[in-house]
Amino acid sequence: MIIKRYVVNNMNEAMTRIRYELGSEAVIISQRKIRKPGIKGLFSHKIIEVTAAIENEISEQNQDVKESIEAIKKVVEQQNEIKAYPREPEKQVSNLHKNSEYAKERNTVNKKANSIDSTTDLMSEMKQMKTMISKLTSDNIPGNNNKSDIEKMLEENDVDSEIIVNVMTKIQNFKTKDELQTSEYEKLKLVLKEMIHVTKPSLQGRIVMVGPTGVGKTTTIAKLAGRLALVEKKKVGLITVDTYRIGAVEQLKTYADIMNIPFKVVYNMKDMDDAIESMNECEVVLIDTTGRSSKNKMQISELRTFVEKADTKNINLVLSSTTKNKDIKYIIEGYQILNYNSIIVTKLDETSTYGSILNILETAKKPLSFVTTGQNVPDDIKELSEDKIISLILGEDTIC
Ligand SMILES: Nc1nc2c(ncn2[C@@H]2O[C@H](COP(=O)(O)OP(=O)(O)O)[C@@H](O)[C@H]2O)c(=O)[nH]1
Ligand SMILES: [Mg+2]
Repeated sequence: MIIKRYVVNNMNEAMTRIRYELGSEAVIISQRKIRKPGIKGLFSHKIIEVTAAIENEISEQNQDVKESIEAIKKVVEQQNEIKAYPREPEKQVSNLHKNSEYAKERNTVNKKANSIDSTTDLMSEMKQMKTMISKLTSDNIPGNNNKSDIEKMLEENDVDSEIIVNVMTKIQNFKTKDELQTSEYEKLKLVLKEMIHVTKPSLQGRIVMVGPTGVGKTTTIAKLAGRLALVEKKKVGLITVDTYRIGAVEQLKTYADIMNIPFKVVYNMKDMDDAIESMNECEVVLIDTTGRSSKNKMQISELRTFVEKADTKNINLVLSSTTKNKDIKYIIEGYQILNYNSIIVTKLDETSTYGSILNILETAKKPLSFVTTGQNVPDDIKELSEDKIISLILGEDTIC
């Protein structure tokens, strides 16, 4: 690891020097206001001391980001071709998706897309193996034979044990004559329907993303920006309060440059006011934030002041479907003070069971706005119906 100290007049200067000298993967580890040394310092303006560090190797994430950027470049090129040789207007958008040349190109650009078939096969094989193993082992656990098929099925789909107890109690509470005639499986579906809610996301005004590092906040913002700016032709602006990882700022800036939309980096409250003011003309302003540890209350409350400045009811907590059940509880609890209104569940392509969607929604008690299903910008983002989510959780359906 290389660590360097910078004494600068403002954060902009620090960011520029760090980016130039250490590159975009550098991380800011501390920043503090100091006075110039000596007697003169007493009468001068405060300056800032910033310490930054960089790991020596290039991260895999960086490679993924590069691939996503390549993919979106292709979309923009495709759009430019359409502009240069316009076809009938109503066909333009669908051509963007249907054009098989474009699809072919996209597949070569994104190496990951090439392996989707084999990944899907592997996933379904793994799922079968998992079901077999869990059946073999659960038969040997004392007392486990008393579990109903429904309990076992929910367990196999990774629904949290406390939520299973809750679901089973609700099923047993169906008491009316009609209800008693309903099958257990139908009752289960009714219970899940009560627990799972989706919200039609409003893609207007300011939209904030919060959540732990690495869950896909920035990628999700790039996907939405791509969809809104390139497909729906809306006026979109991007703001990031992602001031700790230089790479994260670069990542969003690159997307903004390619899409030719305004982009502002926010380092303090004043910057936040200015950035919001400067995007008054935009129909949609997407606001990215740094992933903070939910265990660190200080970091979360610092983030809260930024989020409150955005003055919006459209705050999304972004969580990955691959998060462990225990962590889901901690994260949701830690982020509660940010008053998020809806949930985005990411990386559904990386799991073969979907119990985590129920675990997340039931713990947060908030509706789902989007799910994401891969690294392709802007395509891999979806809205799901409540019925679709239920079939995913029950293992009746897959996302692909
Ligand atoms: N498989 C998969 N990877 C994703 C998805 N969304 C984001 N990623 C990847 O997850 C990594 C972290 O994403 P990033 O947007 O930087 O996360 P952030 O720290 O929350 O902003 C990157 O490698 C992304 O390409 C998704 O839906 N599926
Ligand atoms: Mg990010």
